[in-house]
Amino acid sequence: MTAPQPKEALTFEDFKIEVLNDYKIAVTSRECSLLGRREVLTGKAKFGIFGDGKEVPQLAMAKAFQNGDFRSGYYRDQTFMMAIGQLTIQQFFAGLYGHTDLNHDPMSAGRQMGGHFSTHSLDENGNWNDLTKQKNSSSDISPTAGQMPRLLGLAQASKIYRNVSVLSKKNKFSENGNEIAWGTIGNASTSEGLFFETINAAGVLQVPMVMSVWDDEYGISVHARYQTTKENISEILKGFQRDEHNNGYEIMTVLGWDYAALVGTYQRAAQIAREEHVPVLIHVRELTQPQGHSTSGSHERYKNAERLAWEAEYDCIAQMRLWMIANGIATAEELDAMDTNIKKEVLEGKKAAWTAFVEPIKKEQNELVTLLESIASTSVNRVFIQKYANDLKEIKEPIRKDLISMARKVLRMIVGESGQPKLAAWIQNYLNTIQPKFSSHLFSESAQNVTAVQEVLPTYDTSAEEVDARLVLRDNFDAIFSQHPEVLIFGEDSGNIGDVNQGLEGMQEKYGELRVADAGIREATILGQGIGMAMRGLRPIAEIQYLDYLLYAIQIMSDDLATLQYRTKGRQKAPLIIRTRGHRLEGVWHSGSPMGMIINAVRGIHVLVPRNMTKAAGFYNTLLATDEPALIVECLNGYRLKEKMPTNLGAFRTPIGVVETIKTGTDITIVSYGSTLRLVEQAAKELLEVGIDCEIIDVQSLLPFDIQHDIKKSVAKTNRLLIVDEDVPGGASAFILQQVLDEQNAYDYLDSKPQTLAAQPHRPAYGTDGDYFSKPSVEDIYEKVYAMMNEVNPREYPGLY
Ligand SMILES: Cc1ncc(C[n+]2csc(CCOP(=O)(O)OP(=O)(O)O)c2C)c(N)n1
Ligand SMILES: [Mg+2]
Repeated sequence: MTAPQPKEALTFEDFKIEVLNDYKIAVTSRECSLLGRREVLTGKAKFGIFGDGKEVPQLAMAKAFQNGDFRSGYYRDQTFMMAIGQLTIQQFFAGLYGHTDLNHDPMSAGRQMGGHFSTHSLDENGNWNDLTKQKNSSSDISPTAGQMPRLLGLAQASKIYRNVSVLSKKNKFSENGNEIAWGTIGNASTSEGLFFETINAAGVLQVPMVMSVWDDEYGISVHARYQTTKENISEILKGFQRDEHNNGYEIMTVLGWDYAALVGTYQRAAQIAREEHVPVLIHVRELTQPQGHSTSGSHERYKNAERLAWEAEYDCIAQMRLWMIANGIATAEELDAMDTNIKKEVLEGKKAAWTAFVEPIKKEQNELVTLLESIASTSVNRVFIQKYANDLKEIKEPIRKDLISMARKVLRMIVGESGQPKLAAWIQNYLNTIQPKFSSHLFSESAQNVTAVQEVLPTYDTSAEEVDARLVLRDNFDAIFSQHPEVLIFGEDSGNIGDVNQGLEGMQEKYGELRVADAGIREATILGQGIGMAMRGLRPIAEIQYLDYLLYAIQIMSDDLATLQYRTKGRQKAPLIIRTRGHRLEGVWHSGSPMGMIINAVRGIHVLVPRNMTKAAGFYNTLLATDEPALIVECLNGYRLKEKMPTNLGAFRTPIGVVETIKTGTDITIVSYGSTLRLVEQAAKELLEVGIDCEIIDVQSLLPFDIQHDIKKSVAKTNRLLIVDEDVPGGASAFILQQVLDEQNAYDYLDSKPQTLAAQPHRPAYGTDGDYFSKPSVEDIYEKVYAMMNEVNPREYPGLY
């Protein structure tokens, strides 16, 4: 083995210091893993998954990682996080215990299990930090390969910043696109489709991405022979290698215990990616798992003695140590002495983390014990309550559940006594203080959250003509692109032809191929591109061609985008706009309206269902004034309907979370949204002919839902409620009913059973008849309302059947 090439100015002494420092980080990290496992086995922490066996390559990666760069990785990367100075011993243990204070667990404030790393892109008010001045790690998620789609976007942002001239000035996110996005993944997780989809897309896009595969031959207990063709990911990806005729990847292979080779490999990889914007794959082989996969199993069950012996010998830290001794960097005795000191340091850090974790809870415990004792003294149930207080006092290492659960049980025993108001106040105050530690930041809590934006109505010339509605969208996009250089859109057929419904007609010609782009057929990574770019200050609009195909991206929306603010307690955001088109059109795969499925999967993302293109355009304008992610579903059958062209393009704003009453009436409130509304309007006209006067409310925004409780106000007037949509029965209509009854308490005003009218439970059949017999029709709506009125007044509205 040869030593890594010291830079010219580096003396052997300097070099030695650097290597010794690396060794210290590796051993510190290892010691954390070992002690971490013990903390779980003794019950102080619930679960542990650690970075042991993967330390040395991460040192090499950290050396090549610069300010402004981003990592998108997984749970093995604790050594890397320590090496870039973003994870201390104490923070490591705080994460393991689930400390709910960001100052102690900056990764997620206890929301994620340990091993899920992140850095802070935002300050405490939700505003961007200067990301070019810090080393960045996008927040990890547990689903294997779930880090891949976002990685693509993080890398692509550099390409955009370098090549879109209005953006190439230095800003908070980029310096001429010099930043690399670094991916890490386990060998077994490369079996996932998301891995292959991302690898292909990054090769096509030629983005600065360095992808490391930590290969330990296993995925939990399952060996590589069940995971990877030829058991070798770099071997099978060889076709991606660039050559003199074709763009592609630079593919490198290196052994994970060879410190010197690793350092050299990572320096080379970084240079290629950073300077040439060519993606690099580094296959890091021969890694180990000294403690097995996680704390919930032992690898002795599935590795044979020979493998275990090999893992002991080729443990990367053991090999690094041998290399250091052989190259005169340190003696065995010196390294032993270092090891001893490190062990002590880790132990101290662990203790400090535990004390910091339990002390505040102990204070709360004392407070409650004192309160319970005083309540006991005046209660008829004093014996029981005193016993509860004593039991509580006995708990040496309390958790918050112990406290609040007991307080709530005692409350039941003192109803009507003098202690009741005091304890009730304590409980309410406790919940108000503690609940946000677990539930805040599902949405943005910054000044730019969606509810802060006021409605701006579209304005019209008196002579305004009606045009094809797609033109309203197109001209509004034009205004958006010219006003916001950081906005870009991409999707299947979005570029050259300006999307399948021509809502982007001519935009690529005007704004260039980078800002208005065609993408491959790969919904999950289209979403990921959007997430990654939004995390680096751009305002991407990711277009999914049809709502039916959003299912390919729903996993990444649900697991990554929807949880981002929440899982970082507001320290990362991705204000991505997802554009799609849906509701009724034609057949099984182009008429989907699975809104119930979507809204239940993506809490954390706003879901907007505009009834026409002016409303849709207004939503795009609104969202660009906010810092939150949202999905906009345009009406697939609405592009050729006529709408008036507004004069304030790019400026009018549709409010989010606000319903619109599109017809007033006195007999019944019909709540609907999207394409179905036009049928509801028609049915209402026909119902008026027999004297039934419907009030029609357009929900517009499923998430957030009717913040001002306008539906209740309507029901208070009409005393009847029908919810109509074209989702399956029990889909979004059930959600709306739950909101109106549970959240708004509208049942107080109902004189008839509240009802829903949805589509058939099967997918819609083809053709106009398929639509008629699959989705609610004008007659279905008419008859449903009529039947409700018949029940109220059979003389006035005699039965139809
Ligand atoms: C989508 C998904 N499926 C299954 C799991 C459970 N799981 C967690 S880690 C893992 C094995 C991963 O192995 P590998 O990618 O080789 O990483 P290593 O742990 O070996 O570093 C599995 C199956 C998961 N987290 N996500
Ligand atoms: Mg593995």
